[in-house]
Amino acid sequence: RKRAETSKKPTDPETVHSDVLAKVEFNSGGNRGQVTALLAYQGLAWNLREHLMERMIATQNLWREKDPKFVYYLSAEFLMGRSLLNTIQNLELYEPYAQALKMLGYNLETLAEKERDASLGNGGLGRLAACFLDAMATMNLPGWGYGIRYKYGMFKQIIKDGEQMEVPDVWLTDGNPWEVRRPDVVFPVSFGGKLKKTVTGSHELVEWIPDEQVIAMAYDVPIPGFNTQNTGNLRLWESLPVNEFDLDAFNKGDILSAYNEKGRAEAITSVLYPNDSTPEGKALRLKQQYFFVSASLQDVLARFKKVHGNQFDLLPEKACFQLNDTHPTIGIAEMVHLLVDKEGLDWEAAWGITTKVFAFTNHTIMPEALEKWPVKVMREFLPRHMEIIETIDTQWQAFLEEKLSEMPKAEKQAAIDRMAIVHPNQWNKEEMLVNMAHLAVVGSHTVNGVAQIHSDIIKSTIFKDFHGVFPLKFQNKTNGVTPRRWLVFSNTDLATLITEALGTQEWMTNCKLLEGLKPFAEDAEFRKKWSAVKRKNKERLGAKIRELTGDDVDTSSMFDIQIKRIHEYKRQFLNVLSVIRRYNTIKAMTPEERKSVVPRVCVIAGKAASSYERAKDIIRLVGAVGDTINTDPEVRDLLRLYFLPDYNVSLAEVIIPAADLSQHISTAGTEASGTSNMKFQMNGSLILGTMDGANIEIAEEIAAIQGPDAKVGDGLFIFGVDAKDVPKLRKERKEFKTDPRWDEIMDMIKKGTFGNDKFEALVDSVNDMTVGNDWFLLANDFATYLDVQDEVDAMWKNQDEWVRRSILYTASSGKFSSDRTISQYAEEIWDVQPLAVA
Ligand code: 26V
Repeated sequence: RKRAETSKKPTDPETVHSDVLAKVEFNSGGNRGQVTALLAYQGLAWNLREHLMERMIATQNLWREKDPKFVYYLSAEFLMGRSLLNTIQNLELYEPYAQALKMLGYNLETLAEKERDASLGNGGLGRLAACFLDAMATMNLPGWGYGIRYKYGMFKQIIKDGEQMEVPDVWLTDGNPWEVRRPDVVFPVSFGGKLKKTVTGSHELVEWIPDEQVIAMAYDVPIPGFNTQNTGNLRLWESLPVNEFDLDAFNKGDILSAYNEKGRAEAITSVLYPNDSTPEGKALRLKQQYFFVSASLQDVLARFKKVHGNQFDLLPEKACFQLNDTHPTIGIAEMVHLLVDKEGLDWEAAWGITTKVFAFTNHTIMPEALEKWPVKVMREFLPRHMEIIETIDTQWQAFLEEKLSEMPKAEKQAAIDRMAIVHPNQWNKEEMLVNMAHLAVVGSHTVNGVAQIHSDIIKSTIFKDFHGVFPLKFQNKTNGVTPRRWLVFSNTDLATLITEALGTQEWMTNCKLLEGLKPFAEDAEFRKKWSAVKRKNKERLGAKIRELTGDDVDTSSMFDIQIKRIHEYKRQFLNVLSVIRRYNTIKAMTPEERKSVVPRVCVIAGKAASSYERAKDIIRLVGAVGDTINTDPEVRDLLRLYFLPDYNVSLAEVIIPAADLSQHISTAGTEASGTSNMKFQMNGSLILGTMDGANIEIAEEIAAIQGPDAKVGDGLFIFGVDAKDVPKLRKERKEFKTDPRWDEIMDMIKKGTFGNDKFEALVDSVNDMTVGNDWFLLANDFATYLDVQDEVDAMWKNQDEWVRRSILYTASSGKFSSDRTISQYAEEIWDVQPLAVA
């Protein structure tokens, strides 16, 4: 591709080579005679950062000049992964940089491995935020991300004796060339203390006198767009002590408490919280949330005031804040606090502005993930905000009294109680809780789910009453993923083949053009090329498996993949049960019969929350079953099972392009959307899944491309109960007659067939109705899951048809580009328009 030449920085290989050497010397203190891979990576990154800054400044200058409406994506998580190749390719510098590196004796791909992932997120929600930033920059939309610069990101997973161990993610030790520290951008953030009230006439003035203060310092991470000069910004906040340390205590010889303030302040942004439900450390999490949201809102208001002074009624024309789940919801109270207490607006004006600038996305209906903060904790750390929330709640309930005045009294009161923002803990009526999702719905102009089924479910479950009151507030925005990272850069051979076939690379920013691949599915020559690319990607994953496990795998086997956080609702356990079944079947066969078995390499990867015992059991079971199968000489040529450690963005980039089959088998109604399903579809991996989350829309797109006669589900391997039947089936699970093959496998596990463990708690969680209830209905879906697995084998034997489908998957994946998602947010929620640097 030809690069738009507006940069002042030269990009010819010779200049890049000498500049990288200069960076090695002057930035990293290295020796230009001994450039190690790490130094070369750093020199390169420092060089690229200058390109990024140049473009970011040009973009920000234009935006400052034109003053368009901005979207601010508030998120506690941004799972960015690595930046080197993404930057080089977005800046269209691949060729000269690859050459420059050759002069240094390195290859770009090898150097790229030196970069540590920025793992500032748990999973789907954090990676979605990263894909959204990519799409916003690529589509020239004025917008920034705002989040937290965690010193330690998602823990590193180590498997020791089959068991998950968590090791801190020290990702910043070698420095981070992709961020720019901004000591000039700092805001105070306060906690605790008391309220002082002065009444003058009818007006009550509230002053918050906090007893703790920290400083939020900005770090800017430039976000390059693809095929555009525009470069967005992800602003991450670090917390610092107001005084580096307490000189007074130090002078008195009390050295330890002199460092106290520093330690307490820095603790706020020290570590990303894993998705677990332990109450421990909850207060710090609330402090984290308030910390980054307060700094972000202060920052936005400061910029707004520079241009518009105190004309705050203009704010809704200039700014929109998207709340990525409830984590930043305290921002609603903070906006009221800033407008009323700091800017002197009256309540009605402040509340009117607030509800016009916030929009809320829900990402899960798992009850344990819906945030509810004890009033006691909230009052201790944020007394003014607690009071603001109580006022919002009072007015909200008064509004409901009016709105529901036609209802019989008792019914009305029950509805109001169900919609209250502050309500008693259902398990302990003494304790009052702030329901953050309710606050988010009341304080936002729009609420959206992340796939059609999920958006429908929230309207009839967790937000049913709210939907009755505000039917128009609720929208759907089906998730999407960036085709740049997940196809163009991580599967370059496939991207090249697609471009060759379509005769243009325009599909990279207009994914609907992938539909043009449809006729190629019928072209035997093309199918051959398509399979060759897949095979090469499988070789690359094979090498990774060897590196991680020491084993060689046959890359002509079917690669069957399930990668995602380990959770009971995602049902990795069900996957293992079918692998055990396959093992039993092969063991029972004669050597002659075994010749007809389709060889499979099954891969499972993902992290378990550190306190989630059942999830950790599943990891141990995968390891133990894998050990048995992979060392069994009768079976190992036909079946393998591997648990790959430390699943992260970079590992996903190797795994996804190599998948023949991928599994998305959550109990219907539990997975809000899923986003890896979209990545697998783009990369031509066939999907085995339930009718859940975005699987449904993926199935619709795959049906549509096959023509008017195809039904939803054709071309995929779909199984399992219907979402609408789940509540009833849960009630009847006690009476459910389990399949004999299920009973046999459960007996095997309980007997200790796999490793020296009987996995009692795990087995009980799906069998003993007094313990676990099989809440996710593994037993109900077991038989149809095995049936559909047989269909997979049968289809694999017809490689022509398999590859044909693979091509149709990619061809129909255009809808799931994050560009589509973001343009819907921009038009239907944010009302922001593109503004491109010429
Ligand atoms: C889950 C859990 C599970 C139990 C313990 C506490 C806890 C806390 C948080 C979460 C998940 C947070 C929300 C989340 O990551 N949702 C995911 O969002 C993706 C992007 O929209 C979506 O594709 C996934 O289906 C959804 O699970």
